[in-house]
Amino acid sequence: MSSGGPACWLLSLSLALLCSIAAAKEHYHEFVIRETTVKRLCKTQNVMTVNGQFPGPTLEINEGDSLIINLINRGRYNMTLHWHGVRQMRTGWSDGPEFVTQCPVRPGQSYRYRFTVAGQEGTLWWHAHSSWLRATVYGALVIRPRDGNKYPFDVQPARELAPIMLGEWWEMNPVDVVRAATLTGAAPNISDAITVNGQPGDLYICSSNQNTTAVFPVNSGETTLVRFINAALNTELFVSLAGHNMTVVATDASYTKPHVTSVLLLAPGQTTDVILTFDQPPARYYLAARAYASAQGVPFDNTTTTAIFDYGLAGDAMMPTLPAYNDTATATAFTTSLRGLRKAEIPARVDESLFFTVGVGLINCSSSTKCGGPNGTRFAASVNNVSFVLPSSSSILQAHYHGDGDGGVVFTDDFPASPPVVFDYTAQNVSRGLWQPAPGTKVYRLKYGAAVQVVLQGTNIFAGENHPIHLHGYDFYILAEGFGNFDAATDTAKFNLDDPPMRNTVGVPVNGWAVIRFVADNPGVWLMHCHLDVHITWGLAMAFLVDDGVGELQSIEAPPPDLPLC
Ligand SMILES: *[C@@H]1O[C@H](CO)[C@@H](O)[C@H](O)[C@H]1NC(C)=O
Ligand SMILES: *[C@@H]1O[C@H](CO)[C@@H](O)[C@H](O)[C@H]1NC(C)=O
Ligand SMILES: *[C@@H]1O[C@H](CO)[C@@H](O)[C@H](O)[C@H]1NC(C)=O
Ligand SMILES: *[C@@H]1O[C@H](CO)[C@@H](O)[C@H](O)[C@H]1NC(C)=O
Ligand SMILES: *[C@@H]1O[C@H](CO)[C@@H](O)[C@H](O)[C@H]1NC(C)=O
Ligand SMILES: *[C@@H]1O[C@H](CO)[C@@H](O)[C@H](O)[C@H]1NC(C)=O
Ligand SMILES: *[C@@H]1O[C@H](CO)[C@@H](O)[C@H](O)[C@H]1NC(C)=O
Ligand SMILES: *[C@@H]1O[C@H](CO)[C@@H](O)[C@H](O)[C@H]1NC(C)=O
Ligand SMILES: *[C@@H]1O[C@H](CO)[C@@H](O)[C@H](O)[C@H]1NC(C)=O
Ligand SMILES: *[C@@H]1O[C@H](CO)[C@@H](O)[C@H](O)[C@H]1NC(C)=O
Ligand SMILES: [Cu+2]
Repeated sequence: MSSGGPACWLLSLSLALLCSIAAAKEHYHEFVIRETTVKRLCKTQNVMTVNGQFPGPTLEINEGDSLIINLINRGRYNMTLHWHGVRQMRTGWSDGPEFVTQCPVRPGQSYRYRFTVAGQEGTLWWHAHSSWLRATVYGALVIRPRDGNKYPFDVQPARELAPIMLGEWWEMNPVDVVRAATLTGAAPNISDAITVNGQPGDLYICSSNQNTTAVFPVNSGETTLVRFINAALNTELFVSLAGHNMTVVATDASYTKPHVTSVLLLAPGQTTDVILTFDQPPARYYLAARAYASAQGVPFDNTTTTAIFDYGLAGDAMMPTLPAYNDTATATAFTTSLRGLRKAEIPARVDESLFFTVGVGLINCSSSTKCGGPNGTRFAASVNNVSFVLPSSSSILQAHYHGDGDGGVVFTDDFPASPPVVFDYTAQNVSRGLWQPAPGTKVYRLKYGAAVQVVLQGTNIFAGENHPIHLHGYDFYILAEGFGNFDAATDTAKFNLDDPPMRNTVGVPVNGWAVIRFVADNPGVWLMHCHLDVHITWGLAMAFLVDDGVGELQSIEAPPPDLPLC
């Protein structure tokens, strides 16, 4: 399929650019959704998988390549796939969140996702974006530099290990877990295990007599590139490898300045690439991961997953020391030490200055069966007090494209630029009168090319918590973060306009804030949401509608002919 390769060496220097463009490949894959029997802890279960694999297949491409993924749904649920972090320039039809950019692919139907990955290198991933199906429908997307290009760090790794995907496992069908919660209004059950590449590891009941631990054979002295992905639904994770430091070189498919650390923190949705040198005494070393749980008094999966890095010797593996589940100091030290590799190209101007509160809430209600939340309430969550409701008759993007969205049938474009009520967002005693958000399907409209700044402000309603906020269709710079209420008068001075990290998912500190900036150069409808599935289920989401520009390549492409209808 490649039209580049050795022939390129014969071309003159002036044609080298053309050659590298010609070398871009097109990859075609069939992703068949089917029910597959899997046992991880004590119960044998039928779960949805891609091609019978759990986790799903790893996609390996070079920057500039195109992908066509034919999703064939032979499962029993509606399905969509999201290519997490892929910018999808002008191809929003392939982004995937159900009822936002497409109607679901129903059982028996199929849909081809078509897109090009340009200007992004490192690790991204793909996952279902319908109900809680991503619990088992996910996989890695590895983007290497174009042929002939090196990594921009000093040490070129001799080898790459298989991507390390952290996940979350329920001894129940995850769709039933979220359906029960939606029915009762109570919090969904926490998971039963954290996993590494689908395996819980040695520390769980029912796992000691099976092969349920991922093993990574390593060669003594070797320097490798290791890609971590947090595909868990509801759990931010600390990760450590006994006896070894790691050098972070990229996050969310954007390179960083090298940062040496003994512990990583990944929120759901985030990826981290590290350089790992196996320079310790030959032995077996545990990689371990467990929760960073920042919300006080809220139940979480408090188990520890393990995998083994094996230098080829028998014997007991050494266990790393992980931070305590509530070690916010370590979490903060890690995230605030990351720096972007290149000098930022962020515009000095800000055309849209937005202030969004993000948090959980409670809805008062009175039914005996549907008010299973605290004291007869239902859980809710919101951005600027709007609890996001998915439409059902059309996706927002389809409604917008066909011009029938602006009348407010499917959505309205009056999402507020700032919270409707100004209050002490992070106080210990936020008045109960402020806890109940209002439901709505609202977008915030952006002009093509606008420079956008968003202050994401966590609230202490019900319980303050670190929310991993993910933006579709864009990478953004993280200019600053802090605790308490954002104060423009003093906090603007803390902005890093020199080498801020670029990401697609930012952990907004518990009872704190983060400031992000991006240029709205990708027309379409782009969801921004908490990547804790429990919170997006409760409505912690909104969408940007970015208008077409006037230039030739500034409008969204026409919808593909096989785009599903509702
Ligand atoms: C939730 O967990 C409880 C046990 O803690 C179990 O009895 C119940 O069946 C679970 N329900 C769902 C929907 O996961
Ligand atoms: C576990 O793995 C080992 C080595 O890979 C193999 O010899 C053994 O049969 C496996 N046991 C089970 C129960 O699958
Ligand atoms: C890891 O880094 C820390 C801090 O730089 C250092 O004290 C420690 O010796 C390093 N450990 C290893 C195994 O290199
Ligand atoms: C987590 O589990 C450990 C036992 O594995 C227990 O000692 C600890 O109290 C638990 N912590 C929380 C917050 O549940
Ligand atoms: C973390 O939780 C433990 C109890 O589980 C508590 O003793 C400790 O003070 C907490 N630390 C912080 C920083 O909240
Ligand atoms: C529920 O009610 C009890 C008793 O009135 C009160 O102490 C508690 O704070 C309430 N919880 C919530 C979340 O409102
Ligand atoms: C919250 O507590 C502060 C300090 O005790 C007090 O000044 C404020 O009035 C309280 N606010 C509410 C809404 O109760
Ligand atoms: C919900 O109920 C609480 C008391 O439990 C009350 O303080 C609050 O004002 C109510 N909120 C609304 C929006 O009715
Ligand atoms: C959210 O809106 C509701 C009205 O729908 C109001 O009762 C509540 O106080 C508002 N809360 C905040 C934080 O703005
Ligand atoms: C599946 O998608 C269709 C729209 O394409 C929708 O009408 C139906 O309600 C969905 N089913 C479920 C269970 O969400
Ligand atoms: Cu959240």
